[in-house]
Amino acid sequence: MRKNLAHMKNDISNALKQSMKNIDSYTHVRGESIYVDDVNVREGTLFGVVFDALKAHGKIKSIDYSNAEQLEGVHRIFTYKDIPGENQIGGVIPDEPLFAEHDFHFWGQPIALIVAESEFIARQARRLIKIEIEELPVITTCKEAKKQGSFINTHRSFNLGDTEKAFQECDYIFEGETFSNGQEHLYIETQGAYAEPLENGSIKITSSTQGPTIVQKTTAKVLGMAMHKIEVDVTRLGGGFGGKEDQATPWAVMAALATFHLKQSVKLVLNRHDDLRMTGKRHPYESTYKIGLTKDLKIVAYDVEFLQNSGAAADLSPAIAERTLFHATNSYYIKNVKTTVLSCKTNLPPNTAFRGFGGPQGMFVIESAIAKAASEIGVSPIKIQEINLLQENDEFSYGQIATEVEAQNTWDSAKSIFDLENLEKEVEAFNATHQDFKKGLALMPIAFGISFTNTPMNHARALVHIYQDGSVGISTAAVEMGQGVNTKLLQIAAQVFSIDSAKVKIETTNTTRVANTSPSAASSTADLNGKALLKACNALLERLKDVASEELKTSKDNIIIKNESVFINTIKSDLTWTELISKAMLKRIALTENAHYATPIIHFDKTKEKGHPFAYHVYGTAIITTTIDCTRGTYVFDDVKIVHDYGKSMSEGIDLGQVEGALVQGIGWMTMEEIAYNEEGKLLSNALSTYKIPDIFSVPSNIEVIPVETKGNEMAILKSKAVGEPPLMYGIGAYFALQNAIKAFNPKYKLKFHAPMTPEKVLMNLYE
Ligand code: LUZ
Ligand code: MOS
Repeated sequence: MRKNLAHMKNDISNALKQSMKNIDSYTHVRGESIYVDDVNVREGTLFGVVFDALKAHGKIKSIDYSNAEQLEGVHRIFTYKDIPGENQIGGVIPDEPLFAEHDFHFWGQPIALIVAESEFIARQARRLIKIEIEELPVITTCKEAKKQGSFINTHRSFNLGDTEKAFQECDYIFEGETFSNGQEHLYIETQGAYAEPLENGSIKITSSTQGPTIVQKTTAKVLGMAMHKIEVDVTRLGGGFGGKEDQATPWAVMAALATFHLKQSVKLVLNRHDDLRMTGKRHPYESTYKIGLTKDLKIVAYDVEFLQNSGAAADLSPAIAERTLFHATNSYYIKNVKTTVLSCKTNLPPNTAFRGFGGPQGMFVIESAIAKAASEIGVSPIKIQEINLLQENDEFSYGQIATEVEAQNTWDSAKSIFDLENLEKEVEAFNATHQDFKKGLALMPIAFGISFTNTPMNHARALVHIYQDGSVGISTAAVEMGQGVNTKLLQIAAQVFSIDSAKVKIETTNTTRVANTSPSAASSTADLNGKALLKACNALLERLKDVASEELKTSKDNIIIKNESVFINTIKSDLTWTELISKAMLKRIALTENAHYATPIIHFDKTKEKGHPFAYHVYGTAIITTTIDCTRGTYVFDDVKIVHDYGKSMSEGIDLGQVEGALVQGIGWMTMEEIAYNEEGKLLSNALSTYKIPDIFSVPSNIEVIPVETKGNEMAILKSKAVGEPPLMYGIGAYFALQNAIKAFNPKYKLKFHAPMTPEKVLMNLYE
């Protein structure tokens, strides 16, 4: 082992994999990383504050801005009347105005932008605006929306086999309802943008967005300008989690609108209260299911209807609804499946992308159905889970045939590596000897499809410059949001060129350098941009080998560039990387390359709801143990033990960080984060005092992640599988572990499927 490592040290690629730290860690810990609010603003920069609706639904009868406009330091207030292009920011469906015109549909909907010399003045001015409205009835729940026929679009349905017929042949049939609540992204950096006027009416926007092109395109549309006049630049985000895929856009457009009119720089950064109130969240789902099993616990029929609380406008809801259907059977094979999703239009802020993108909501329902069936039949849910795991060549409801399936492998590995039998015995023994504390255990297998479900979005580009001193600059469409994608990109270039990572720089994400980008989302950023980068670097490498072959007067086949030197086969020549680059310059060889990558194979036919939408799936199995305090209803997660399918991780530290972070975020969604709107559609959980996210004390005491050995998938970058979203769904197991602990204390407890399972609910259930 030791020998092996020493040997690896000579090889840059292995050294990178073993030791590469996140390249942002140095500036992060020193507070030197630059976010939108840290950008050095130009002299004369003005500041914006958004004036929004403080009721959830109504008609605007009149607005009097005069007192606000007269406040000293206020430059101008912009409304829909100031929009030179279209007052429309809806991406999937054009149903969302930038500024409300005559009516408004959610609490927090933007009506105007106040621009002043300081944010403080703009905030004061906001209080001076007088608005007269006529209130209209408010819908906050899916059930109510469904009753009133209030939908975003037409329903979608994926079907496999003959569900009706299959139910007739089942030995057991169970039905039930589930609810999973929304989730606040709580990115550390709130939404924001900074717009600057350039020459000839062009505008540069520094935006905290996952989708620079979405910002560029939408700004151009609203301002009635060509896209080439709008430049969007992103250094990094202080977290996105999906919340900045679509919803970073309005603030950038507003700042640009003000810059357009005032010809001055304008900064608009939401404070936390405004951000919480005005932005959408993970979609709450209300679902009903019917599950049918045979005597030997095989699930043979599953019928589920998902009601998605989309909020007041489409945003990404239709795409998110679609992913719910894709993941409705999680990592199980069910022969006969009927899944339907209804995107319900309500008077909540438009709900949006959130890590998992509808997938977790779908998986919660099947896990609930299994738990219910197990409890009614009187067997362990683990048994039902195990019997129904997806196998090689099984068909998903959407027609894709499952290949390179790791469901059984990760499940079996988790059971044996962590000695499940013994863990179960420990829980039993603990519960037999403790009255005031009870333990519960649950398993959570996952299967998550990798690719944008909207096939045309699966492409990316990379632009690589080798500068004449041998240093390298890289631009791609990837947005760094803490997930470590820049580190992975840097590794790719350093590995292909076999140069020191210090020679490589990852540039900001900028629409003038890399255009027409898909957002950094769907866990696919490293795959798509990494593959494009790999192509560009390899093209450059080929060219450099030509140069070396000429210089060293040997066939190109003999040339190897390694550790910053040129080798003729195994013999090191005198030609170094830096000299090779100088020679290439003198020979007038292009040291810049631009490459495009589009995921092959994938396709999907929406008229049939069948196809092969995913490049591959990510698998894994988690074992979660919890201890509840039966006097207080509080709990800790003692242990989370995971066998995860990384493929062949190219960056072990970063991938582990993603698994841990996602797991904790998933546990938060399932057990403590409780979004609350009142009946009038007002957000009650509007601060960190009323919205509890996992802190360091609620992180599981012990998280162990073991990579499952696989050969890795060619569609993944360097066989290193996507890791951003899949592990969030391990958190679903936390819900079921809690229920098992409650049941150990209170045998009369009837299972409930209403997430999150907060300490308050645990307490009520303990004494039900
Ligand atoms: N965003 C998107 C996503 O636009 N399409 C997707 O399929 C997706 N999946 C996961 C997360 N974000
Ligand atoms: Mo997404 S939920 O922005 O990957």
